This record gives sequence, C-alpha cells and structure tokens, in this order.
Amino acid sequence: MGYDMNEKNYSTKLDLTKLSPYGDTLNDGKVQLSFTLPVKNDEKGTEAAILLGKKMGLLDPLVAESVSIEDNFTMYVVYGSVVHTINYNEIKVEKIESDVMTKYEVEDFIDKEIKRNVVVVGASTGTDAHTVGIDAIMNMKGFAGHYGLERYRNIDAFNMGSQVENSDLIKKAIELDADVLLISQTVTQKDVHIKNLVNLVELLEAEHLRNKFIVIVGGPRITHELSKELGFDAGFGPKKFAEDVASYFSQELQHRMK
Ligand code: B12
Repeated sequence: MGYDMNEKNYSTKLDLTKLSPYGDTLNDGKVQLSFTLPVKNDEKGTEAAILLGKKMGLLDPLVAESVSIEDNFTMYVVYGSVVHTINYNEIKVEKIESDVMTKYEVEDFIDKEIKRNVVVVGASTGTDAHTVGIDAIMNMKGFAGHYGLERYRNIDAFNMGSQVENSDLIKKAIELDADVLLISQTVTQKDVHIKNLVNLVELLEAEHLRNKFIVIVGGPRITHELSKELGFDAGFGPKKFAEDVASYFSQELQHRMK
C-alpha cells in the first residue's frame, strides 16, 4: 500500500485554498467512515468494504474495524485518503448575525429594549415524537448546564410537546399572542421534515400571519441556511442552547419594534 504521490499533495505547508483532512500529517487527506453491509463478517465482506471505499474515491482504503451485528450484517470502519480539496477562502455561509448573550444578559436586554415579557410557543411538530430537543431549549432545567427558556424571568415559554399539528401550534400562538414560534424537527427520513416545515409556513401565509411571529426551527439536521430556504427566520442545529435562540429572538424583536 503506498501513497500515490501524483494524485495527492503531501506538502506539509498549510494552504487554505486546498484544504484537506489531517490524519497523521498535514494534507494527507485521511478520513474514516463507517457503514454496514448486509453480508457475513469474513474476508469477502472486508474486500467488499474496501472496494466500496475505492468506488467512493478513497485512496488506499483499509478496513480498520469490522464488527458482526447479526449473522449476515457487518459494520465496517474504513480508513483511507481523499484526494479532493476545498478552497476554504471561498466558502460563504449564511449565519445568524445576532450577538450571543448569557441568560442574564438576555433578561437585561428584554427589560431594557422590549420592556415587557416575550411570549414563546414551542413544539415538535407533525409526526415527530422527539421531545428531547425542544425540552432542552424550553424546559426549566435546560440541557448540559444551560437553563431553558422557562427559567428566564421575562420570557413566558409554552412547550406544547411533540406530535403537535401545525394548525394547533398556530392556534395556540394566536391565543397567547405569541412573539416567537419555536419548532423542533428531528426525523428527516424521506424529507418528512421539509414537507412539514413548508406546510407550517404555507399555513401562516394563508392566514396572513407569517410576519406576526418570529418563526424559528431547530434540530440535529437543521442549518440556518436551510431554514431561510424554507421561509423561516432562523435555524439552529446541534450544540445550540436556550441562550443562543433567546439572544437571536430578543434582538430580532427589538429590531422589528423599531
Ligand atoms: C431518544 C430518541 C428517540 C425516542 C424519543 C423520545 C423522546 N421523548 O424524545 C423515541 C424512541 C421515541 C424515538 C423514536 C424514533 N426515532 Co429516534 N432517536 C432518539 C435518539 C437516540 C436521541 C435523540 C435525542 O434525544 N437527542 C438529544 C437532543 C438534546 O438533541 P437534539 O434533538 O439534536 O437537540 C439539540 C439541537 O438539535 C437543538 N434543537 C433541537 N430542537 C430545537 C428546536 C429549536 C427551536 C432550537 C432553537 C434548537 C433545537 O438544541 C438541542 C440542544 O442542543 C436519536 C439518535 C441520537 N443519538 O441522536 C434517534 C433518532 C433521532 N431517531 C431516529 C428515528 C429514525 C426514529 C424513529 C423513526 C424510529 C422508528 N423507526 O420507529 C422513531 C420516530 C418516532 C416519531 N414518530 O418521531 C433517527 C432519525 C434519523 C433521521 N434523520 O431521520 C435517529 C437519528 C436514530 C438513527 N441514527 O437512526 N427516538
């Protein structure tokens, strides 16, 4: 097994216009990926995993691990080098422009700039039964040491739970005269989240309510860019907490009040 020096740049100088994964040395392009094949955990299965790695464009793939899941199912970890590079300097990402504040700074900001409590209604919508994400953001105790919105002294947070119909969420938001809608989506199989999120925006538009609320979506596969494409105001993915979204909506509300 040797590196193909013609195909890969092994210069150890950092060049952000040709960004490549770092394994043992700069620019060696080493990646590791895992997948399961519905075959026996034997030599033939290992060869199949290597061939798949090669077809995916990996140089010198090797099977670092193979674990039998069932008689005819094996999970493989394949290690190899990618030859592709990225021009890091050209990347443009749509990101949320507001400043992230602490819980206490958010509360002070709301006191000073909004001068009343902010009303937030949240739910995991459609068929989605995953509650942990929306609870992490909204519940009093919060998540990973970050208090949830219910704990903010000037935020009235209403968590409707999971499998909430879009129409019920809207009804509740009208009833409570909400400022902010928080939607959580976890299941993305067959793009069910896209259909459900688009449906919410369509319902809001049909009832001329789209601009009445700041509409935010979050979940493990949500990006801010995707949220904008779908007609939302902002999107939050993994490793985001109550203070991230509260910082955004309190500043956005202040902006809209002006
Ligand atoms: C727990 C769990 C369940 C539990 C849920 C219990 C409950 N009360 O929530 C149960 C057993 C019910 C379940 C069911 C299913 N699950 Co499930 N589940 C999980 C699991 C193990 C953990 C999810 C979780 O709680 N994460 C922790 C939270 C804190 O993380 P989070 O949701 O990402 O939230 C953070 C951010 O995303 C963000 N965020 C989330 N929401 C929001 C909202 C806003 C407004 C903001 C600002 C931020 C924000 O903030 C949070 C904190 O940082 C994951 C696998 C995994 N390890 O992730 C699978 C997983 C999510 N489940 C999956 C699947 C497929 C299912 C089922 C379809 C399985 C089945 N065939 O029946 C069903 C679906 C049921 C349904 N109708 O929805 C898949 C989803 C794949 C996909 N992309 O579609 C996963 C990834 C497992 C897998 N690898 O296949 N599941």
